[in-house]
Formats: sequence, C-alpha cells, structure tokens
Amino acid sequence: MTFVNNDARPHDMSSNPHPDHTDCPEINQVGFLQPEQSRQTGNLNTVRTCGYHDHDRDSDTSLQGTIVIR
Ligand SMILES: [Cu+2]
Repeated sequence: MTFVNNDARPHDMSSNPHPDHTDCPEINQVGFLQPEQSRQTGNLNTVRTCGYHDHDRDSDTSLQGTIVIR
C-alpha cells in the first residue's frame, strides 16, 4: 500500500499504537513524508486491521485511519 502526502506540511506515519508502533510494523516503513512525497508500506500479508497515525500529531484524528487486510 502507498501513502501519498497531499498536504502542504510534512507527516510522519506510523502503525498504532502510539508511541510504540508495534501492531503492524510494515506501516512504519512509510515514516516521514514531505509534501508531495510518497512511500510504500512493507508487504501486508497477515489478515488483520491496522490502525495508523501521524506520530508528530498523534491526537489529530483527521490524520488517522485503518487498513483492512483480507
Ligand atoms: Cu506514534
């Protein structure tokens, strides 16, 4: 899966839970994205639901989401 930063500010994307980022470590490969930058997660091969967030704005729910792997 590819994360694209369409915002005007950088974002630092990580797996839940904050701050340990242990649920779906493949998401942590996305990491810090400058505006317009994109990066892929690792292979998401396990059937599960992965939450993610912006590590630098971990309370901003508009920067959170879930990936459902099935
Ligand atoms: Cu975090």
